[in-house]
Amino acid sequence: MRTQVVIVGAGPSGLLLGQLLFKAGVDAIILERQSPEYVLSRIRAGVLEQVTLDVLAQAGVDQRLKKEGLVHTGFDLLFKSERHRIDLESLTGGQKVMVYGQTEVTRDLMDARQAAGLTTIYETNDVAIHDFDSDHPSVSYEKDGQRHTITCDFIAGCDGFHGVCRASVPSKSIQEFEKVYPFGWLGVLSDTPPVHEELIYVNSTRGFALCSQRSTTRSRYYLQVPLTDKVEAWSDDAFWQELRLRLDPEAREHLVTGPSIEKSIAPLRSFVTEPMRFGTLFLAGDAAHIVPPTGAKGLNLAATDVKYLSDALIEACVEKSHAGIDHYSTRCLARIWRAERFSWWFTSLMHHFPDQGEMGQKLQEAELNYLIHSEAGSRTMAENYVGLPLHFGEK
Ligand code: RFL
Ligand code: PHB
Repeated sequence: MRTQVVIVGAGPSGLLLGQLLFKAGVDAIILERQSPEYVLSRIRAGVLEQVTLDVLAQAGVDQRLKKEGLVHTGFDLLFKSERHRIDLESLTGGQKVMVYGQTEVTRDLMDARQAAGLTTIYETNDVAIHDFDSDHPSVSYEKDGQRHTITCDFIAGCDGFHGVCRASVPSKSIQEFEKVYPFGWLGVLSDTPPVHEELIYVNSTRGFALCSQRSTTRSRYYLQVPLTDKVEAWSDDAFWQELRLRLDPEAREHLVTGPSIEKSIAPLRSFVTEPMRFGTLFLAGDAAHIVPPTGAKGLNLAATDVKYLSDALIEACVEKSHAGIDHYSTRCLARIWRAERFSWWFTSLMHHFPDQGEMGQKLQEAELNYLIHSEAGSRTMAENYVGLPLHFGEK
C-alpha cells in the first residue's frame, strides 16, 4: 500500500489532520490502536478557543458545534469562599470561548471522515515506523493477525503521550522537559444541570475543584486528589460531599447531584519534546507535549500544531516547497511554551501543595486578590485563557 501521509493515532489531532489534508487533496491513511467506540469513550477536554474553532471551520466540521456549543464570555474564580468573575469578553476586546466536549469534536471528525470515504484502520497492533531519516519512510502494523506495510512521503505522529512515534526517535536526537505534579484530578460526569452557567475554578484549603459542563443538562466536575487515591475508593456520595466542602455557600445550595456516568483520575504533568520534526516524521498534539488541564490548553494546542502541520505538508505535497516543514518545529514550540507557562502558573496558583503549608495558601490568596483587583492582572489572565492569536510573536 502507498499513500502520501501516514497518520498514527485517530484522536482529535490525527482526525483533524486527516480532514485538513483531505480538503487540500493530499492522501492520508490513519492507523489507530483502539476501536472507534473506545476513542469516543474517553472523556477529556471541554473548552475550545477561537483559534481552534477557526481550524474546525476550515476542516468543515463546525456545523453541529455552532448549534450545540455553549458560548462563554467569562468564568468565576472562587477563593476564601467568595466568587469573582473574570469577564473574558470585556478584558480581551470581545473574545469568548466555546464549551463543547472533545468527544463531540472527535465524533464530528469521525463522521466527516466516514462520509468522505477516507481510510482509518482501527484496532491495529504493533505499529512500527521505519526509515524516517530518509525521504522514503514507511509504517508497518498488524491487523487480524497479518502484517502490512504502507510506504509514504511523511509520517505524522498523532499518537498521544504513550504513543510509538516519539518513542522511536533515537535518544540522542530528542530532548524532553518534564514536571510531574504531586496530585491528580478526579473527574465525574453526570446528567445533572451545571451548578452555574459559567465555569468555576476553585482554590480552597481542601484543594482545587472545578465546576465545568458539557451542556445545560450535563455537568463535569473535578477534585484535586492525592496521586495515591484509587478511583474505586471514591463513591459518588463521597465525591459530592467533598465538592460541596470546597464550594461557596451559594454554589453549595445550587449544586444538583446525581449518579456519575463516568469517573476517572488523571495525573497532572507538564511535558515538552524538542524538536517536533525528525526528518520525515512530525509529532503533533499530546505525542509532543502535555499541559496540566487547569488552563484547558491541551486540545487547543493540538489543534494549532495540526494547523501548522497541515499547512506545511500541503505546501510540501502540492507546491513541492519545504519552507513550511522546515519551520514547523520552531513555530509550534514558541506557542507551546507560552501555553505551558500559563498552564503551570494557573495550576500553581489554584492547587493545594502539601509541602508549602499555610504560607503557600496565603501567598496564593494574595496573588488571586491582586488578579481580581488589578485590570492588568485580570487582562493577563483573560488573554491567555482565550488563547493568544495564531501568529502571536511572529515577525
Ligand atoms: P490523544 O487524544 O491521546 O489521541 C492519541 C491517539 O493515538 C492512539 N495511539 C495509537 N494508535 C496506533 N498505534 C499506537 N502505537 C498508538 N498509541 C496511541 C490512541 O489510542 C489515541 O486514540 O492525543 P491527541 O489527538 O494529540 O489529542 C490531545 C487531547 O486529547 C488532549 O490534549 C486533551 O484531552 C487535554 N485536555 C484538555 N484540553 C483542552 O484543550 N481543554 C480542556 O478543557 C482539557 N481538559 C484534558 C482535559 C485532558 C484530560 N486528561 C484526562 C488528560 C481534562 C482532562 C481530565
Ligand atoms: C472540562 O470541562 O473537562 C475542563 C474545563 C476546563 C478546564 C479543564 C477541563 O480547565
